[in-house]
Amino acid sequence: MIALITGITGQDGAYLASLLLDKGYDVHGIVRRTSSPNGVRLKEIADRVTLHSGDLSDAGSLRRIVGEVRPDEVYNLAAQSHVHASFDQPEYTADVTGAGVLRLLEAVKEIVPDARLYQASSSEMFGGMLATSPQHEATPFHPRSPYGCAKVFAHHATVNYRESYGLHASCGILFNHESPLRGEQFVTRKIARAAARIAAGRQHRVRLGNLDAKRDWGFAGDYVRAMWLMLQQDYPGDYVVATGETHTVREFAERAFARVGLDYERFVVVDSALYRPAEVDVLLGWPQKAKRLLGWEPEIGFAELVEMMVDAEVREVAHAEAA
Ligand code: NAP
Ligand code: G4F
Repeated sequence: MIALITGITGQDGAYLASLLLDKGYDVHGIVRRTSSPNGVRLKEIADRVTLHSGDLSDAGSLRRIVGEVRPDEVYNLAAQSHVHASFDQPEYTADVTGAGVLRLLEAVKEIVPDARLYQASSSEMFGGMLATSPQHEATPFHPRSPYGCAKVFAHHATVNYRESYGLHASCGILFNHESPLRGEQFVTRKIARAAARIAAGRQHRVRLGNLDAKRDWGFAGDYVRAMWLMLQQDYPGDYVVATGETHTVREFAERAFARVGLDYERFVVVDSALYRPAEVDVLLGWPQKAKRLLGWEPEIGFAELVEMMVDAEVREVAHAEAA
């Protein structure tokens, strides 16, 4: 089996590539050109994956790569994925995170119409749907950011290509999922890193935005398993993937700092510049469809996730000090 992963250099790309390699797949990934290649998350598996230079904003590169690789499965994980950044770069986000998906769908439809496709949809699409909680596959969308709007477009485009052209295209509506490989600008990694560095005397404070926002946080390693399971089904479909528990950013900080023996209140500074023009106050998922049809279950809970992330940062600090 041949898999093509866009966004292979990101958090989910790294976990998914490892999972597929373990299953015996020939794994290919699309990497965009940057001044300094981002290979840090792939260092353990770099010699076992084939990387191709392309970009979701460039239809020609997508067609070329899909034609060369002729994948059985395509996982579209690439995106401008940072919600706050999408307010600063709305048009770019719409182009990559939204229209980019249409470019990839066109390439798949024209060149490998029998391939199975996964689209990385997001709980951010539910946005302001506070009245409907927990959120499930039939919950209406109410995006609260340019990122959320782009993901809603990409989600509908994927469903439309499935209905119009019979593509085996599935959308995973994934709630927040984290890991030691999470990007440093997302709140969980930012807090875990700060806790470890402050405990080691390498940092004094951490500036955060809205501590009262609530998220349904799971472990990325569990969530990429759900992506793969979706593409093993006879029929394509859309699935919410979540833990069914929600916690505040404050709770995450409290636990993370407690893990290194500190009281978060002494080190967290609330900075209004880190608030968003519109916030998604609460996300809480209802993953019953994924559990019933895919047999998927999350294995790592909230407390274990926080500990895993903080412990990884503590090791990182110790490693840096030893070097
Ligand atoms: P991530 O760590 O930010 O990775 C994003 C990936 O997309 C990176 O490999 C990045 O490349 C690549 N990329 C960005 N712009 C691109 C472009 N123009 N062309 C080609 N590649 C491009 O995100 P993640 O957390 O792994 O998430 C994976 C996907 O799931 C994303 O689509 C995200 O929006 C979605 N999602 C994530 C979560 C979550 O909680 N993690 C929840 C729901 C949905 P560089 O390495 O060069 O930056
Ligand atoms: O970690 P975050 O930036 O994640 P957010 O906005 O929920 O988006 C992530 O999850 C989505 C799924 O729902 C994905 F689609 C998306 O790609 C991304 O992976 O922020 C989480 C919460 C927000 O409410 C934010 O306002 O934390 C709050 N927050 C408080 N202080 C902060 C900070 N967020 C960030 N990034 N940085 C802070 O200093």
